[in-house]
Amino acid sequence: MSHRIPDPLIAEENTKLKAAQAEDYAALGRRLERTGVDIEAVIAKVAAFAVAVPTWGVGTGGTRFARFPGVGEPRGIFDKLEDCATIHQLTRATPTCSPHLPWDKVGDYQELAERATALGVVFDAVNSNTFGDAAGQKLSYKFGSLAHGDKAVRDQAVAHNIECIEIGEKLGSKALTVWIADGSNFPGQSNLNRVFDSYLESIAEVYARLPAGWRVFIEHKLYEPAFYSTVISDWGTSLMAAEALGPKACCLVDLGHHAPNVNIEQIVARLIRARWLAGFHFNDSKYGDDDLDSGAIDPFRLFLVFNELVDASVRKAPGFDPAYMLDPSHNVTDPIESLMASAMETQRAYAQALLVDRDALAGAQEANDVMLGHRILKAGFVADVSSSLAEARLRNGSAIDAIAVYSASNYRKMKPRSAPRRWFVVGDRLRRPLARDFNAVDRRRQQQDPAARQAQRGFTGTH
Ligand code: RM4
Ligand code: MN
Ligand code: MN
Repeated sequence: MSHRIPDPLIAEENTKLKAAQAEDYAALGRRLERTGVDIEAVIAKVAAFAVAVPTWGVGTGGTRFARFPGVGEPRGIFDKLEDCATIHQLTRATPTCSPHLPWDKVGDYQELAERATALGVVFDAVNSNTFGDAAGQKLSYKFGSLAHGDKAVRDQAVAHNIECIEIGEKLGSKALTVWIADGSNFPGQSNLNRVFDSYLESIAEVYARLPAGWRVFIEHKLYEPAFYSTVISDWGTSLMAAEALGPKACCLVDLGHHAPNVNIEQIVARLIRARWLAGFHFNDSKYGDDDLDSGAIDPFRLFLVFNELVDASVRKAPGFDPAYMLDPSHNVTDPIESLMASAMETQRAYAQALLVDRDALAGAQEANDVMLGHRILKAGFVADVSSSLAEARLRNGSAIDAIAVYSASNYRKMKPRSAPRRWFVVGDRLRRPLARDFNAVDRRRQQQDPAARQAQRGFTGTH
């Protein structure tokens, strides 16, 4: 059962803000005109901006200490799709969603594809998961997956990735994202070279099964859950792997997966130059892989990344076609609100980067006018482009203030959640649970015993 945020509610909320929006947008237009920028050209690009929502992101995340499930949270991929559709309904910036397997496994992928189409959601890259053991899995990934010392475990991980491709084909995906947790926690635990060789051998088998038009995105990460060494630890290693595989392989940059203080925008520039940039998992962090909302901690860094992306697109860098995905985790906020914020902050960084006067910047660089170059770049970052983002939403038939409309909609309470797809034994017969108000069940269970509930549900979709 689906619940859309009613259009009259969006219209009502927009009415309150329309006059101020028109004023702010006109003022921004005049300001940009003085610097020779046509706001309509900017807005056309901003309105076309799209970033994928990860299905695991719409569920409540958690840390290794605790998870605090939210009321009315999605119960499976069908509910998650509805939440993805809602995020796009209000932001108009997230037409696609990126599934994670086996978390999003279902019995009937045609039904899933049809549901997505009905909701207007398109599937983006499929993500494999060999960093945890699925229920009923034969061999454990405790000591690795694609790079495991035992060939039988590697084969199982390869088979899982191939299954992801097959499912992705049914869903209309065109890419497989592979992030592995393989690594070691103690010096001496594994041979640093041998594990990389094993990985290369395994991923080559997956690569060989990519259908025409598909790509494989190799995602690196410095540490966690392996705390001494990780097999695909950095962009250099991921580049080596992509090069070894061939042109369908490329390197995915998750903003949270680097050493502290690393110059990520420079990594981006290098990968663009080498033609190996797959795309991004956008999120923000202060300490490690914190998976906070995009732009929440360091919006300047996000802007600098987009500065490289706009630079590449303006000069038509060969092979430049990055995929944009969000990859935050939500422990204390409503995931829908946070994902909307992340999508809009990413879009903001893009809009700001579009404002940079690239000819003037090149001139300042050539003349070694350091301060001028810095000021030209910074002018894009300090520009308040909020009204252009709101205008793009408004023209696309959506909300001036997406988060305010979401709050006013009471979505979590209004939205019926699907019954868990489990069967119960009643007497001597198997019965499917009846649809009913699972929000109320959620609330009751949480009040009764939050710790027990949490333990029972476990972590799904956390980082
Ligand atoms: C990892 C990585 C992957 C994501 C998982 C859930 O840290 O970022 O992209 O699939 O978390
Ligand atoms: Mn990621
Ligand atoms: Mn991560």
